[in-house]
Formats: sequence, structure tokens, C-alpha cells
Amino acid sequence: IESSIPAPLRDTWKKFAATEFSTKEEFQREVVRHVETTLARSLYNCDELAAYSGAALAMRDKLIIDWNKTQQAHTLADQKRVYYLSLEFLMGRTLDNALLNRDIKDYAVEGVSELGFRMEDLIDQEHDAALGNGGLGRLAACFLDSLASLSYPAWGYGLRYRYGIFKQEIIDGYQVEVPDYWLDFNPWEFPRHDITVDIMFYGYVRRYTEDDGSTVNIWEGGEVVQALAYDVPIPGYGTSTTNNLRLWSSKPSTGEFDFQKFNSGDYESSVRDQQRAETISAVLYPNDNIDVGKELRLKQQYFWVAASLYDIVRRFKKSHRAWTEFPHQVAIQLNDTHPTLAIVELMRILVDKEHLDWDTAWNITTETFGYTNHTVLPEALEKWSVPLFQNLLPRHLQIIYDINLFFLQSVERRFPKDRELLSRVSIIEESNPQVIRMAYLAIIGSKKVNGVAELHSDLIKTTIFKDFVKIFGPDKFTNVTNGVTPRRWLHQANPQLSALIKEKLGSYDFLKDLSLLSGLEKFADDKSFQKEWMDIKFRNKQRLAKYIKDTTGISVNPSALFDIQVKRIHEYKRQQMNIFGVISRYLSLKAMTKEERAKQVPRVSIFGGKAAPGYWMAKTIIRLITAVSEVVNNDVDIGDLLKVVFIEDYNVSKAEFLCPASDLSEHISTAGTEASGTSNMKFVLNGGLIIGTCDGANIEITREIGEERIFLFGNLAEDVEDLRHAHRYGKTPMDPALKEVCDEIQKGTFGEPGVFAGLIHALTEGGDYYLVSDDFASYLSTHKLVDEAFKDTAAWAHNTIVAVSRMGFFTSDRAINEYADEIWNIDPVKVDG
Ligand code: OX2
Repeated sequence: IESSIPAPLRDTWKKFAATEFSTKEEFQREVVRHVETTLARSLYNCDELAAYSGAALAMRDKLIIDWNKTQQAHTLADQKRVYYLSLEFLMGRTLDNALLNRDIKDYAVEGVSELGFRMEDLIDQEHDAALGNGGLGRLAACFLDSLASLSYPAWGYGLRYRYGIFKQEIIDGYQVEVPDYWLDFNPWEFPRHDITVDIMFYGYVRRYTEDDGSTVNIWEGGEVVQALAYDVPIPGYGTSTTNNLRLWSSKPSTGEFDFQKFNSGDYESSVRDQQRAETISAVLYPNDNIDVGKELRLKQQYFWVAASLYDIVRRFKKSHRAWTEFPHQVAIQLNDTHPTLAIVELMRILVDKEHLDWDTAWNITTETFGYTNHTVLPEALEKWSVPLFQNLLPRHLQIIYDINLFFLQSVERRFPKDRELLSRVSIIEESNPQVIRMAYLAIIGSKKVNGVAELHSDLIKTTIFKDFVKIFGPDKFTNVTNGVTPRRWLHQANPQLSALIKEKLGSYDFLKDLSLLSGLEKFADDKSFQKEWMDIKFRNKQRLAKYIKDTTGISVNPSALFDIQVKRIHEYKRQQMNIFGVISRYLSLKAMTKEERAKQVPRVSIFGGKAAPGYWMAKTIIRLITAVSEVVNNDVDIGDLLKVVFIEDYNVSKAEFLCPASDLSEHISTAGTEASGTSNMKFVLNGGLIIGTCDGANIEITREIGEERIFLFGNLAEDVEDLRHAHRYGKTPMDPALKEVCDEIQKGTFGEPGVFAGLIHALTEGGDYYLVSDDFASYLSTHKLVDEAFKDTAAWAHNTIVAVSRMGFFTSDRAINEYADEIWNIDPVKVDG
């Protein structure tokens, strides 16, 4: 490894090299030192936030030492690395996770307690790093944890948004968005003032002919902004490997101000230019599964992709290898189509800057990239308007046209005279204006394309990407079923359950090899084990009940069945069906005699999730949930039999206490719409059962845990098209129970019915696109089965134990190993501790 320190002096360095704390006392010394020096506080004014900060800074020092070792080991090993490009990393909190991954939580808890604090309170001071919307961003975070835990040489690349996903407040029953300014104090990031990249936008392309007759294209004359790197250490579990997540922040390129303007007295406009540059990384777009096509979003994408590729190429060039070696050293994974411009940017670097011929450059590029598709929803497939793109990235548009031309020529040769096929697979859609289909570009420029669960991977091959299977053959398309990290989603979220499992299995090895959970199955009928198991569930429910009481004032009975649906609010995820079901339950309870009511299983229906600020229908669904909760929770006839709760501002740290507290969770998307889902995995792993449709990973969960342990209902994906067709031709009368619910809403039972007119309209004139009516009867009858099953506590305990014991497949470690072997071709690198 190159060093700026002359060899004879390195011993002095080594003598004073930073060392890690490794005992309680050393940890305490570091905490106090940070409180007293870094924070300039003392014994006399150290509040919980300061104590959290001191502990976090101590922990960060420890991580950064391992981070340095890891980077050195990776440089020395000089093996192929993977770069995971994602516009979202929904990391949540770090302190607890880092303590657990480094296995020092026990003495850290004691250490802070002797300093006068409770670790839970300190952990609670931390602001979630919420740089993502939902499943896609959280998947990226779980993947980083697995990559580090499995010691793969891997980097994440993303944007350092100043504002993450908004905070949700519920005011008078409506969602209100509040900006999430989270960078006030963030001990987990390191600004790298020495790592900057200039990024250009706009401008024009100058074309000239070299002496040897070749043409060269130069993109110039544009506006330049600077990308500044911030590094976030990612500690693996049970290893010293600490990988890097590099987030780019935008700032003005040269100097602070335009001094010309400044001197001429135009101070305000010079500040405005500076702010314009900073705007690029200012805010995360708060949309999940919907494409809005704003220019600033395209700017974000190019800014991030160009800075990341510059960095990757710079690292590759240090090894002085031939360009053709690039795909043997570098794998780049595109998390959805958001980073697809990386394909075009690599071509620009290789052709325009490095002067490789087109075919060589194209071979290198297509060997380097892999593309993960996360959705088949048409409204989520990214398309960029050609005029907008032309203005912002003129040279990239030319390259896209060339990629398309060569691609279409090759298709034409193989399928002569199929003009329809050519227009169907063209990267450019001939609409007005023309648009660029980013998914097609991603497929054409990648070596492998994967879906995120079996059904979804089959669907992309038979529907949206069918023509490409014909062109490239089926082997280019593959499946990698999603997974979740058991470190955060079992060990950290549910420490009591994790400890109980450890007691039975003899060690915490299951956290590294989740298939070991199978060893639990033999205890499924052990009465005392069942009791301990259910007691833990009960305590987790008590904790949630307390949280609900403290934050909403609603009292819920922890012995009731806790039924939870927490995820982004979206019509395809069908929270509307859930709340209609709750209304239906309410109406049946109201119609019962006292004696009948006494036989019912009490329920708490818990909802949580954000609606995109511009998604009016999703906001209406939230309003209906809160309206129903106001009525039901205050109905004296109903009492504990039914409570409805909306948890404000659902995020990662809330998911961590919601998952362990559920008896039942809802994953009820219209079949064929939810690519995978990942919270379904988290809930089952924490000893809950699922009510769900045959969609996404629910299908594989069923296969693993057995169909007697999951409450499946509803129509199948293969029937959806026909059912929609029938609605369009007015051939589907509304389900009678749903009709009753609609009538009740229209009667005004839940307030001014006009507020909910859109929801009713979607079911009627709107053609019920999400098939709520078609699935409603089986949804309600399946909920009845749930009630019956819940009455038999021993059988319920048995089933949840067996289910957990069979969840090993759904670890993100398995997913990452599949990517590593089948897509990236990378091997782990050992880092000495
Ligand atoms: C989500 C999908 O909706 C979800 O089904 C999946 O589990 C998750 O990605 C991770 O793969 N935006 N978010 C998603 O897709 C898109 C697009």
C-alpha cells in the first residue's frame, strides 16, 4: 500500500496508532472524555442527549479503527469488489446495532449505568437515519449489514440528503408533513473534505475529428457543482469487517460565491447560486413505487451516479490494469432503475475520455452491471422526457441513442421484419414528448436482471420484460428472493426472544447462520417452552400497549389479538380493505347480543404508514382509519372487543418494537402487485402469523413454514386481469358485506361522507382496480379463522414456534450469498481483528 509517510518514520506512527477500547472501564473513559472535550460538557450538565452523544462518539472511534483495517485489507487483497448503488438507504438508528454487532452491549449497558444513565434512554435519543421511503431503502440497509457480516469487499453509494423522509404528524385525523432535518448531530458520518468530484449539467457537445480520422465528442460549457463525500462505517456482526457507505453531498463548485456578482453588489443572487447547488442533495423524494419525473430528481440521479463512478474508476485505475480487466475487479448493482445512468456514464468515460472503441467499452459495461427490478406497477416504471433529458445531459442522450441503435439493429438481424417488436423494445417510446424507458436501458446494459421474489421474477419474464427474454434468452433473468438481517430484526428488536432461542440452541450462532433456527422445532410442543415463548410475546405487547397509551391516550388490552398493518399507504397494499374489514367487524359486533359478544376474541387493529404528500387517495385512507378509530374506540357497547389505532410517523425504530408485538400482521396486496414485501419476513421471524394474499414473498414463506401456519385468502395473480376486465364491463356486483360498509360510511357514521367519496368511487365507477370487492368475502371469512385459531393458545404457540424455526431462508445473508455467487462473482476478504 502506498503511504505518504517515509518508511523509517512509520514505526513512530505504529507506536502511537489508535487503539480500540475493549473493556467496560476503557469504554467509560472514552465516553467521559468525549462528553468533557468533544462536547465541552461536564458531570454537572450532562443530559441524556449528551450522554448518548458521548457513547456514540466512543463507539464511532472503535468502528473507525476497524474501518481503516478493513480498507487496508481490501486494498491488499486487491480482489473484485461490489458497489451497491441505491438512492435510498433506510438505516434507522446505529448505536444499538453497532454495540450488538461488535458484541459489547453487555458491558456498555453496565458502563453507562455506572455513569448514571440507562442505555435504553440513550438509544432513544438517536434520530433515525431515514434516507429512504420503505422496502426498497430498508432492503439496501439490510444488504449492507449482510455484506459486512459476511466479509464481502463492498461499498454502498448513495446521496446524503439534508432532509430524509418527512416526519408524519396526525392533526385532526389528517396527515401533515414536517421536514426531517436530521443532520444537527450525526456522529456516524465522516466528511471527506479531500474527496470531491466536479459534476457538470447542461452545456453542449462539441464534435471534432482527430488527425487519425476518428471523431471525438466533448461535452462542455455546462454548469458545474461539486460532490463531497461523507463516509458512514458499516460494522458487520461477528467480524472486524467494517465496510463503507459513501454518501455524496452537493455544494457550489468554486469558491463560496460568484465574486463578480458579489462585488457588483448582487450579493443575494450570488448566494442564490450557491443554494441552487446545495439543492441537489437537499431532499429525498417522498414517493414509494411512483415515478414523478421532476428535473431535480434527474439531477440527483446523475450527480450521484457520476460522482460514484468517478470514485470507482479512480480506485480501479490505481491498480494499473488493462481496461478489459474492469469487470473482473468491479461489479455494480443497480438498485432499481434510479442509477441506470451509470451505464451511460461508464460508456462516456470509456469512449469519450479513455478513447476505447465502442464495442470494447460496451463489452466492459455490460459485464459490469446487474439490475434489480422491484416492481411491475406501470406508474412506478421510470421514464424520462427526451427534451428534459436533452437539455440536462446532451451527451448522455446521444450515447443512449447509439446504444438503442446498435441494440435495435441486432434485434432486427435476429427477428427480421418484426417492426412491432422493434417499437416495443426500443429504449425510446414514441409518445409525445418522446420518453426514455429506463428499465429497458438497464436490461440492455446489464449482465443479469433479477426480481426480488419468485412470483415477481416470473411475472417480469412473462409480462413487462417478455420481449427481452425472447431477445436475450431466459438465463439473463433470475430471481433473488429478498431477506432481512436477523441482527437488527431479531437480536436487536427482540432481545428476549433472541436470548430464549440462544438458550435452547446453545449459542448465538443462528445470528450468522439463520438455518440453525430449525433446531427449535423439536421444542414446539414443550409446554414450558411454549409458556416462555408466549410470555415474551405478551411483554412485547404490553410495551406496545404502553406506547399506544402514552402517545394516543387509547387504552388497549394486551391480551387482545394484536393485528398490525404497517407499511407505506398505497392502494395496491390495500389498507382500505383492512379498514373496511374493521368497519364490517364493528357492524357485526354492534348487531350482536351481549351473550354473543362475550364469545368474541378482542382485537386491536393497528395501522401505521406514510402517504406520499401528493397521493390524495392514500391520505383519504389515513383519514378513514382515524375517523373509524374515533368512533369505535369511544363506543361503550364495544369496549375492549375492538380498538383501532393509527401509529403516527411509522419508521424503522418504530418497526423494531411493532414487529415483536404482533399476533397477526397483514400483507394483503392485490395478487401480483407486491414484488416481495420484507416486513412479512420480520413479523413471522418475531413469532407472529400472517394474513395475506398469494403475492410476493408470502408464497415462499408459505412453502417454508407450511400452509397450516399462514392465513391465505383472495384471488390469484393469474386471475387478476380477467377480474379487472369484468369490472370494466360492469359485470361485478359489489360484495354485500362491502356494500354494507359503504352504506355505513355514506350514512355519515364516520363523519362527513363527502370526505370519503373518492374511496367509494374507486370501488364503483372507478372499476375497483385493486379488486377489494372480489377479495372481500374471503378476507372476512379468513379473519374468522384467525379468531378461532387464536382461542387455542397451545396450538398458536406451537404454530408460531414452528414458523420461526423454518424462517432461516429469509435472512439477507442468504440473499447476499446468492448475489455474490450468481451475479457478482465476488469472494469474502478476511480482516484481522
Ligand atoms: C419495494 C417493493 O414494493 C416491495 O415489494 C419490495 O419488498 C421492496 O421494494 C424491496 O425489494 N419501490 N419500492 C419497492 O419497489 C419500488 C420500485
